[in-house]
Amino acid sequence: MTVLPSGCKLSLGCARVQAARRGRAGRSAVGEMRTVKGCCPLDCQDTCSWVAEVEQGRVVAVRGAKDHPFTRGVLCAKVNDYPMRTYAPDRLLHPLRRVGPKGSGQFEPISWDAALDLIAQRFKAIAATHGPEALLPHRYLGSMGMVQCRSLMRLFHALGASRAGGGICAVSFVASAAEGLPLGFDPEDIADSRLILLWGVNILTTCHHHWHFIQEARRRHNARVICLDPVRTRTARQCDEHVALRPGTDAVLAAGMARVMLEEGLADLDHARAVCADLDALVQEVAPWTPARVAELCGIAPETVVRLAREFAAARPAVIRAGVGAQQSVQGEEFVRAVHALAVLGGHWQHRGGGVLAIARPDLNQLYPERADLIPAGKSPRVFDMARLGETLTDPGLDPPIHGLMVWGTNPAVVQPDAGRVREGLAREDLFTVVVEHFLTDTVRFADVVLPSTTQLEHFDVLGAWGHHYISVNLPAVAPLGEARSHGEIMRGLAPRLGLDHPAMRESDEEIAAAALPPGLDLATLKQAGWVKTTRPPAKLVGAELRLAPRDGVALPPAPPSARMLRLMTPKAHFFLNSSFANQPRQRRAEGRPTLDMTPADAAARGLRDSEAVWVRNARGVIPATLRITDAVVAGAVSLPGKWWSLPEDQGAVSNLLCPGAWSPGGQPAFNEIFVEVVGAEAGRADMTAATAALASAEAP
Ligand SMILES: Nc1nc2c(c(=O)[nH]1)N[C@H]1C(S)=C(S)[C@@H](COP(=O)(O)OP(=O)(O)OC[C@H]3O[C@@H](n4cnc5c(=O)[nH]c(N)nc54)[C@H](O)[C@@H]3O)O[C@H]1N2
Ligand SMILES: Nc1nc2c(c(=O)[nH]1)N[C@H]1C(S)=C(S)[C@@H](COP(=O)(O)OP(=O)(O)OC[C@H]3O[C@@H](n4cnc5c(=O)[nH]c(N)nc54)[C@H](O)[C@@H]3O)O[C@H]1N2
Ligand code: SF4
Ligand SMILES: [Mo]
Repeated sequence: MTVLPSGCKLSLGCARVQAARRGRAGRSAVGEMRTVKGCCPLDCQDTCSWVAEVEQGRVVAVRGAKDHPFTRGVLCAKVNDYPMRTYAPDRLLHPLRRVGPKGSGQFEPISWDAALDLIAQRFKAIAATHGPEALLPHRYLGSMGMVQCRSLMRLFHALGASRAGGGICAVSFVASAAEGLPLGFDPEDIADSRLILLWGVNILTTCHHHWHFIQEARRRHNARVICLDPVRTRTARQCDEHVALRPGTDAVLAAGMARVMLEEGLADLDHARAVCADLDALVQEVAPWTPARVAELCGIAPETVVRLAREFAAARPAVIRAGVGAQQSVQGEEFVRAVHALAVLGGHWQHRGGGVLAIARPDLNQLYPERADLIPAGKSPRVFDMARLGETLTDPGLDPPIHGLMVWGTNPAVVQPDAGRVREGLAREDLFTVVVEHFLTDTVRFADVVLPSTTQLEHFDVLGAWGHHYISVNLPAVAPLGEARSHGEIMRGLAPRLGLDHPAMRESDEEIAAAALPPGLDLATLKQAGWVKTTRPPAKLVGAELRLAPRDGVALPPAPPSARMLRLMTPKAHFFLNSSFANQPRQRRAEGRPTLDMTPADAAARGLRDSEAVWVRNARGVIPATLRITDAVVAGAVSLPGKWWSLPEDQGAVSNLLCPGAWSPGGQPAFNEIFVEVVGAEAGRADMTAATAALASAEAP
């Protein structure tokens, strides 16, 4: 295996690199294969390390690193053919300037110099006229790399631009962590669990490498694995038991289990009292939740509630592996608190492999590369919740309004709640929008200037993780295609044009990433090793500090606005990574058409047939789908996996066009708490749009 020598400029034409490669690999003949260490950039809990195989200057394959304890030689159904993404015929490889109306996707190529000059000129003019807070960076986790995700922030901080906080992923987890809830431990320790509750997480689709450790627990300890999910997922099918509870009833089930544990003397009260500040309130809140009452709300048998509680209390230890999907509702934090309360009552945190596991991170200073210290002295620019982009871009009362927007690593026209309002904002003629991308996404269609970004095979980067404790390096396997540039290079190109001359603006991509490493780990070591595990001490619950009682009584699922409406869940697709890959032919073929799962009874009540084309609609919008009648989803709920692009129109199932602008108190968008009607497709789209408008006016105050 070959690695780049440290300190070498990252152009693969570099003679030193090639000499080093020939030297170390002992091969030089044209046509031979060389290998380059890298890692998957995507927003997935596994952060796999890979080996890129390069032949004649072209990456021919990526393979999971065999000796990585998580990756174990396997990538996933999304990423196995990652080179197809890099070499995709529809890849953006040149800067573009808009020539048609916003949203039309009509562009013409321009040079990098012209593009950077135009951006700098517009941003400077906006800052001079309206103040720098009229500029807004908007980024998410298309790449989780220190360079690709973080470096461009330096420009905005140094300008004193508005800031974007919050998130659209695991916000309730993060909000709960801020209140002291521990959220996780080393996931490899799951191998020591005796009972594993997979609570609203679809591991075999969303982070399948975590399954290794579950299987290990089964082998070592005969551990039982129970899935709690309204959908019989790929994961549920591989568990010992599937508890198909109604969506939004998790806190109710947790309360019922807690009540049984308390009533039967199974709770570890000494431990609970030692770590919990409001145990008495918790005991009081769960007291009314008899198994019968819980069972009725959750749609499961009362005996199941009792048995789950007994099994959970008896296991030494048990773990609740909590998913992001289960907290994507207005009651997200209540869910997180409820499962933590259970784990504390069970005493599980005291044992290796016990407690709650939602997030695990290596010791990497992920925010440092953004250099918030560059914000001009004495200034504290306003912070917008990035999950409210639609509001931010359309709020008439903002002073100043946002006039300059730069988007990278995210596709807000698809992934944001209330995506219709986001599109309305992006369509504003008085908004100058720059989007840095790989493909012409729904968001790119609204851009004034489009900048082509390198993919993971073409740039250097360092990644942390949110599902394990490894820091990973990504070495460039080939030179950038076309005119694509890394975000570090874009930063270095824009900075002088914007009049920014801080030394941080001249740092190389390696320097940007290296600054995030923890003390004791240098880049040369990481590059040599490929990945490094940074051990973190397990969460020690000390002092009676946790507040675990429900805030306003046990959270109940909201009732649908009308009897005809069903609760729509929008879980992750197996072959897409959020909206990434939805444009790639192999992944799209494998995923099939946008499909809405509904029970036979709910379909019969609406006169709908299997495989029929349907409209899914509410007051916000209408989208097409193909109906699948199945008992794999619970009654009263429907599920539409995947984040699809608007085109082709007959498959433009952008579910967030139906997602209300509704957030938990901590800011979690309610992606799994959308209420919809489903009707047959005999009504044309025009009729549906009119019906939707009528729904909206009926709902208006
Ligand atoms: N293949 C694939 N992998 C991915 C992604 C992807 O898009 N595709 N995305 C990545 C990202 S960004 C993330 S955050 C993770 C997310 O990983 P997960 O949390 O595993 O993914 P989700 O599918 O969002 O949600 C998990 C499950 O929650 C269930 N659910 C919905 N509502 C409720 C509820 O009220 N209660 C309970 N108990 N369950 C509920 C859904 O049916 C779903 O099966 O996956 C990552 N990995
Ligand atoms: N209805 C509904 N909405 C959801 C969710 C849901 O389950 N249901 N899930 C939510 C969750 S958990 C998340 S994390 C978010 C995810 O939302 P996003 O972070 O927006 O994820 P993607 O849709 O994958 O879009 C990432 C974009 O970044 C681009 N990209 C990748 N790498 C790079 C790079 O190196 N440079 C640049 N410039 N661009 C790059 C990709 O091409 C892609 O278009 O969506 C949220 N929205
Ligand atoms: S998406 Fe996740 S499972 Fe797939 S290669 Fe990337 S990190 Fe691994
Ligand atoms: Mo996410």
